[in-house]
Amino acid sequence: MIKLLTFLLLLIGAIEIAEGRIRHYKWDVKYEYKSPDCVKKLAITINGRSPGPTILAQQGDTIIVELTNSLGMENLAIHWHGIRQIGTPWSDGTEGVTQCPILPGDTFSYRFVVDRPGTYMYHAHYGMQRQAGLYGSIRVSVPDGVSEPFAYDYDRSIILNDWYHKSTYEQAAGLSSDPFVWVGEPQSLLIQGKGRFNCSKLTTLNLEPGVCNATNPECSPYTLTVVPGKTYRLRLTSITALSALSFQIEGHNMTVVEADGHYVEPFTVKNIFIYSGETYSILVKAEQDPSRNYWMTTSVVSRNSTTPPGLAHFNYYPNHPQRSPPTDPPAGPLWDAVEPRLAQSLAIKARQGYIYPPPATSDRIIVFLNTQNKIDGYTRWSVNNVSFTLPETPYLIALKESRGNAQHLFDQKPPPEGYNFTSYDIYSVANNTNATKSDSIYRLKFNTTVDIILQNANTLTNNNSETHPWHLHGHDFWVLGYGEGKFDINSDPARYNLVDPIMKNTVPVHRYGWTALRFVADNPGAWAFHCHIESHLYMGMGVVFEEGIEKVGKLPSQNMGCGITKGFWKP
Ligand SMILES: *[C@@H]1O[C@H](CO)[C@@H](O)[C@H](O)[C@H]1NC(C)=O
Ligand SMILES: *[C@@H]1O[C@H](CO)[C@@H](O)[C@H](O)[C@H]1NC(C)=O
Ligand SMILES: *[C@@H]1O[C@H](CO)[C@@H](O)[C@H](O)[C@H]1NC(C)=O
Ligand SMILES: *[C@@H]1O[C@H](CO)[C@@H](O)[C@H](O)[C@H]1NC(C)=O
Ligand SMILES: *[C@@H]1O[C@H](CO)[C@@H](O)[C@H](O)[C@H]1NC(C)=O
Ligand SMILES: *[C@@H]1O[C@H](CO)[C@@H](O)[C@H](O)[C@H]1NC(C)=O
Ligand SMILES: *[C@@H]1O[C@H](CO)[C@@H](O)[C@H](O)[C@H]1NC(C)=O
Ligand SMILES: *[C@@H]1O[C@H](CO)[C@@H](O)[C@H](O)[C@H]1NC(C)=O
Ligand SMILES: *[C@@H]1O[C@H](CO)[C@@H](O)[C@H](O)[C@H]1NC(C)=O
Ligand SMILES: *[C@@H]1O[C@H](CO)[C@@H](O)[C@H](O)[C@H]1NC(C)=O
Ligand SMILES: [Cu+2]
Repeated sequence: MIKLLTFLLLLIGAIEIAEGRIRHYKWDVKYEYKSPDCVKKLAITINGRSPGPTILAQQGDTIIVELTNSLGMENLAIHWHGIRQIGTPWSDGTEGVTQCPILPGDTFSYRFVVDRPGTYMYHAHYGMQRQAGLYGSIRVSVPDGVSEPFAYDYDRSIILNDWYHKSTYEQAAGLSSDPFVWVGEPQSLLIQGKGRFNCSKLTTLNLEPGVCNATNPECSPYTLTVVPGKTYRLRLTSITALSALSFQIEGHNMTVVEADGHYVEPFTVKNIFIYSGETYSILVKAEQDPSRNYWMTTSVVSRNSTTPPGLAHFNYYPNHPQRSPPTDPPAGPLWDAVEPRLAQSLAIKARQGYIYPPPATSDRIIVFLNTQNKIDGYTRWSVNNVSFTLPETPYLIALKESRGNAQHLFDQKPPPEGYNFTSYDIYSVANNTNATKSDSIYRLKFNTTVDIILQNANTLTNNNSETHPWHLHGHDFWVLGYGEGKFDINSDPARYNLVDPIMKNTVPVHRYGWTALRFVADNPGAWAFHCHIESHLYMGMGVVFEEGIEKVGKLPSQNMGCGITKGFWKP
């Protein structure tokens, strides 16, 4: 009997392997001079490219990325954003949470299954390395014989990014200084890795000649060539370090059909708002006057930014791809208009026929108040008065191995689950010097349903509240609702959308507002949940969840080598 079962299990395994292909990549990561916005800067490249190669796969495929760290003097880790890593929590690629860093000279092998179709991304998850250029797209197609619920002729990936001229080290040093030095607004916005800085703005600096070269082909505008009459699926991804963006195509409406790997009940807009860590698929029909080209633009919203819009060409075949449109680039939406952004958030619902209803109730409610605090004179972000720091031993390893100096993760006081929202004034500068730095962890009972309410508030600047895109590793969550002002636990849950909420992995928390999420803690592992703004995470805006750690299989030895596992394993 047991033999028969084993045989059947083996057979099932064999069928799965036969169905899903293995896609094997070998990536070499190093620093190289690049000029994505015409200004020469050291960028992190994968096999010479930034953005890195697009991973093209089909649902059920196994991805293997053999990653060699050739950065010379810097550690490395890559996160597969939106891939839930069911059964492979050690491949999530979050340094300090799921693995030790990959040391210079080492090779690490990520192996995971892309179990759902959709649009995802990958990016560095070590320090602030992501914004040095280490990012790319993941596109997972539906299985053979399955069709998408919408039609299109061509499929294209477009990554939006913001770009700083200062190195991540200068930025990180400023953020951890007293007095605090903010990173400021980015110099450029990049569309599919290309932007354009105005070189004459650099002349006051004593720079070597050629450092800003407007004729460098690396910074010629990104061009999307379209055939008149055809429909394009554009898979938009935002990987920005700081900026919330609007994206628009001059003279063309766009229909939103996918968000973070889930089908959206279609709606049509003139511009789409996209926050760091989000993906959207939009359908665009090339049905305007084909005798000319049009602008694709992206501009900053939510911050009073000095960053000029990013520009690209929407090129009607057979016009010359580099022919500039005859018009001025259209202006984006007003940066400080919150209403249209909230309206878009509320418009995103699961598509009819693809609705996975959430559990009707939850087992636990955790309210996360996001505040900016001073801790010992340093400016930090906190969640319920706790500013996140990474432990010496990555959580997954410490919890799984549960020994040595990792014991404190089990012993310490659980982090706070809420705040007194009746007495907290979200519209005033918080006068809270009592925040602490901690690596404390939220331990979730396996397979329970958890509600998270993210509450936004005023920063340390008068009359200022910022948009925070929160990203959850290892899960998708249902987006139950958004609200302006202070969340009211007595009345707001009655307004939750339990009928057709979209599932996502990244969601904005709007200025002075709240966002409510629900997820099932059914993926054994340790998972980061954090603001996707690079400097905010660096300043402590995140938490870690543990669930079902006892169900996690044997950790690969390549994940170890730091903290309590120092010297455990060396390649
Ligand atoms: C570039 O900057 C210079 C100096 O500030 C300005 O005069 C010029 O109009 C700018 N060019 C463009 C294309 O914005
Ligand atoms: C600018 O780039 C062009 C094209 O690559 C090159 O021909 C030219 O020499 C460069 N100018 C400078 C000052 O480096
Ligand atoms: C875009 O949509 C708006 C509102 O539905 C409509 O008024 C407009 O004509 C559309 N524009 C194009 C170019 O299709
Ligand atoms: C936005 O910034 C500009 C200068 O960059 C300033 O003139 C303007 O007053 C600012 N607006 C607000 C609402 O702060
Ligand atoms: C945060 O600290 C402030 C000031 O000490 C205190 O009033 C508040 O209750 C604390 N909040 C939480 C969630 O612990
Ligand atoms: C919350 O604050 C209100 C107003 O300050 C106070 O009346 C109430 O007792 C507090 N609740 C808790 C649980 O501390
Ligand atoms: C903040 O709290 C400190 C200590 O309680 C107090 O001395 C200071 O006046 C407060 N500042 C404001 C602006 O309320
Ligand atoms: C700060 O927090 C500690 C521990 O929670 C508490 O004992 C202390 O009274 C708090 N101080 C203030 C000023 O709220
Ligand atoms: C999780 O909970 C659901 C609903 O309570 C149950 O049907 C399922 O069997 C549970 N799964 C596991 C792995 O415990
Ligand atoms: C607060 O800031 C907003 C823009 O973010 C501005 O419109 C408003 O006038 C400001 N209010 C005050 C009182 O300064
Ligand atoms: Cu943030």
